[in-house]
Amino acid sequence: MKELLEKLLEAVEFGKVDKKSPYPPQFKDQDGAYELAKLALEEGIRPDEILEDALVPAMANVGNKFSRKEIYVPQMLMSAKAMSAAMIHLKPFFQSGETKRKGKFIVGTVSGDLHDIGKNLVAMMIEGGGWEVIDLGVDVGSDKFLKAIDENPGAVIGLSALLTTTMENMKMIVTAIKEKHSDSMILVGGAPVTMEYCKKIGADFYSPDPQGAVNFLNRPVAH
Ligand code: B1M
Repeated sequence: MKELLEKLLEAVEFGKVDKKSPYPPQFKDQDGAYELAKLALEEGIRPDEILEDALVPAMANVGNKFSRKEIYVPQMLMSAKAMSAAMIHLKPFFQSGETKRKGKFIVGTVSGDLHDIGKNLVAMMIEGGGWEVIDLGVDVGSDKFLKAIDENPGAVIGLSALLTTTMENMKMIVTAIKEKHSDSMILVGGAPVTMEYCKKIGADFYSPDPQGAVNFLNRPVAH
């Protein structure tokens, strides 16, 4: 079991998407993230274990290697592709929440930022937690968020940012939303974001991970 998770971790870290993928050459004809994630589920490994013990640490290794200039953007992109291939199998488990929706959640990665793996995980888990998710994608500016809020009054908003530079855009978007819809509930997250930053920019809640976001949305509220 541990060996399978290690293999999956390695496949994602080195960007081996699936068996037929020619990249990286040293993994030729071997199973990729797609096959290994499927196998892990068939072996009875829990989806959250696969995520926490293989996929997330693989992406952390990728980030560290990128910081040390041991790999470059194309390799990072292949790892992201491999992670997404594995997620194809995990997605249904995270999304199998109740069918009766608890409310609407509008989510997007802020303008200038193209990172969507974390945002997609948050979206999936929140959907699984019983909410209707309106995913605006990546590089989303305040106009698009405001339009979505107009179309879905009362929805909770989620903003993700992965770059220290785009955190500034997060601040602008929160300000624009609060100016027009002061009662909107805004949740923020992403690797460089902190609770302190959340408070500073006037957002309502920060979660370091998807589960915290789900717990926040599903918290009992006084009516
Ligand atoms: Co980029 N990148 N990247 N990248 N990338 C980082 C973020 C970086 C830390 C790598 C590094 O230097 N070590 C660094 C940022 C440095 C900084 O700003 N401090 C960086 C950089 C510099 C860049 C470029 C500028 C590189 C370049 O072009 N020179 C460029 C920017 C492009 C742009 O956005 N405009 C770039 C590009 C890319 C790729 C396109 C190649 C690819 C993204 C592909 C994709 O997303 N589809 C990529 C990747 C893969 C990464 C790393 C390696 C992995 C990110 C990831 O997916 N992590 C990343 C290094 C790292 O994070 N260790 C890195 C896994 C994911 C599950 O975690 O997204 O943190 P994360 O989400 C978590 C939590 O943060 C939280 O839940 C998730 C699950 O636990 N969360 C929320 C996220 N959003 C939330 C919202 C919430 C609540 C929780 O509520 C709403």
